[in-house]
Amino acid sequence: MATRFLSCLAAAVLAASFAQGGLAQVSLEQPLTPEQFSACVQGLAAKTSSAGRPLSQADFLRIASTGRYDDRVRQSMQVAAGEPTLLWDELAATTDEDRVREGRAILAREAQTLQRIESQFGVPKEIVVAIYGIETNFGPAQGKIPVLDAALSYACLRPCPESASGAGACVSRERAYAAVRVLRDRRVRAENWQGSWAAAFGRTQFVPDSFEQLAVDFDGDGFADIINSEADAWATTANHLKQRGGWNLNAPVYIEVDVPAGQQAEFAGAGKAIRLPDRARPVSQWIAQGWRPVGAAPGQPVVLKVNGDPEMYPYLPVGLPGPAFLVSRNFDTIMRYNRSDRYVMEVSLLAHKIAGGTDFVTPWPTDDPGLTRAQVRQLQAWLLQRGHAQVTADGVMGRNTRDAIEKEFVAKGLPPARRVGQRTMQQLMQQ
Ligand SMILES: [Ca+2]
Repeated sequence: MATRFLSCLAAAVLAASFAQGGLAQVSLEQPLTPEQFSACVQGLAAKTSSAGRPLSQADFLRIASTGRYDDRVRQSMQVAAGEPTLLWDELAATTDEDRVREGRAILAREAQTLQRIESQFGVPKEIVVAIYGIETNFGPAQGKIPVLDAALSYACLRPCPESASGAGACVSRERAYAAVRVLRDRRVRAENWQGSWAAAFGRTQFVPDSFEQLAVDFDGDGFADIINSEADAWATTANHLKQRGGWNLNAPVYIEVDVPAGQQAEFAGAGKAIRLPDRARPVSQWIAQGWRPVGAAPGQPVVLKVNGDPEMYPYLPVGLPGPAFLVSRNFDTIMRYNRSDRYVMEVSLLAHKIAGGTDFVTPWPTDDPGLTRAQVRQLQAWLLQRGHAQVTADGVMGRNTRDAIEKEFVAKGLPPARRVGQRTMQQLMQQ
């Protein structure tokens, strides 16, 4: 449910016919005017009969009238559609040592609860904890935008075409309706209901429509509270993975492999992901075709610690050269949580490391690997010292940090890069 990778937001200008209030089109370049927002809310009210779950026009208007337009939604949509990032940079930050350590501490502290969730839902506790870590940094980063405001603003900035007229067919509209229903049904405390710009909220970031369908009260106080209760949030996440995709406890999410020399040409990628779910077949068949777990010596028999011979398919995040994987249907299940193959790699690598595993063996095709969050904070502190007052030392490589990096490169007479890694950070910070 994280919102950083919503690649479906890639269009910077949304020119879809405006089905929710009479606007011809919505540009992300300008904030909505109060008149536009008000017309949009009226348009949403007129279509409550198309809600995926029952919602009266009167209830919608009564509750939606307490919401307001929040321009942070539009600004975040622009950022999400904006600057491309490198997968190895994201993995270096999101699965860094600090996060692995904290994930292990939570596994130890809440061993009993997490084991009960694993047993009841059939989803590994390390995956649940990894999602918790990636989504909200284990709790604190739940977002600060009122969820109703975010859902209404998003629906108005991302209107659905007239063709999306079936019950619940329009995702952005349904999210607004669900936010209203959650308040109508008093399923959250209205006064402090905050989340991300995309209206995802709680410790594991659920959008209101998924929350309505999947929320679990696991600590038994009679209230499914994914904001305050870790047990409820974890069980709700496990429930999502179980209900929306199913989990095969016998199958790893991925096995890192060496692609046989004779088959490598097909997987040469110009930095683009290659994901071939149509090629799924039992892992034993891949082995028979010469695919081997990374590091296994050619000519030696392959012993795989995989029960039940699950079906797997090739996934190469950047093509060859670069790490190559066979992935199971569990990969697809995580993708239903957040429609991004990068997100799946972050969650599954973090889970693997929390469980005591190591980083990928095959290097990424770069001589300048990505930074940990601690290193990003160090870089940001340096940028602040250099007078870039707009930078925040939060360990997140955002637009302000990139702007400052670019200025520093230019000041040194170097090419104006907006990204640094292990090597270029040293180069940049040398006096
Ligand atoms: Ca509860």
